[in-house]
Amino acid sequence: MNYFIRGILQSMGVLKFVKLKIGRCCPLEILNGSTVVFLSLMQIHIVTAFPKFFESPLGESMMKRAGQSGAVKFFVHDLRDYTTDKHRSVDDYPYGGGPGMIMKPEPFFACVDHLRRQDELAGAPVILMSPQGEKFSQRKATALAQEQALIFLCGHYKGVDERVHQHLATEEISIGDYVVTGGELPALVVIDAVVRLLPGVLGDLDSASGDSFQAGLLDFPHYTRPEEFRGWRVPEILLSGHHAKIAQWRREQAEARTRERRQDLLES
Ligand code: 4H7
Repeated sequence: MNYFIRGILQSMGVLKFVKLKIGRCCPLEILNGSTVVFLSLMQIHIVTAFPKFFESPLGESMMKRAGQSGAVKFFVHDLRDYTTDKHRSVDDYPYGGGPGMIMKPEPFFACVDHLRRQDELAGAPVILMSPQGEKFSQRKATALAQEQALIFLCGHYKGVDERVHQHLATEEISIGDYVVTGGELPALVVIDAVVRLLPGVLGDLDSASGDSFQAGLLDFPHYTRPEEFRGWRVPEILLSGHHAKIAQWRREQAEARTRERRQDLLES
């Protein structure tokens, strides 16, 4: 059996994208003095009629850093580039009548067919963000973070032709029981939750393994300076320097909050 690792190789200060054939031998031998920075480069493809929507969110903060570090690469695809009519239309009137426009199936299928021709995307989940989808969760984010690539479809207007739901999407995800104008914001929510779990994106200090939801609990309360603000004092225990007692207090707080506010988390 021949095994490959795909990743970024740091050699004499230079970062290179590599696909290394490791066969059955020890990767460390092949690396020959270089350091593997990331073994997991994830591709995230977004299919949308509003590509500009993603410029700022993907270009700021944690997502920008994740993109620059090479842990993930973002590709935003404009649905209009996959239309064939002279008006480049992505929507049309609903069969059966009624108000609003429906997104046409052809541009979504043409774009995904095109993407799927790339080896790395052949088996990638095609995720349609939709109010009818499976409810998104930290568990789902962890599962998606294991994939080599993800393809997100963003709907808009009144909705998306049912054939996209049934025959193109491999899964449908909802970020909660409410409706928003388009799938772009929900896709960004899912992408943020997934990307911060990828190795190398967060530093050790704010690592995702410490997230409250990762432990199935709500977070404990946090405080910073000043010690007293408008008469409200920081709990004495946090000023004590007694690490074991602080850890115990935080655990108790997290459990008490979860019991009071989200009993359902304890039952599942
Ligand atoms: C697919 C089908 C996701 C996508 C219909 C998407 C909420 C969520 C959308 C629609 C979304 C979620 C278009 C139906 C706008 C309603 C006013 C985009 N809304 N929409 N219509 N909960 N909207 O994750």
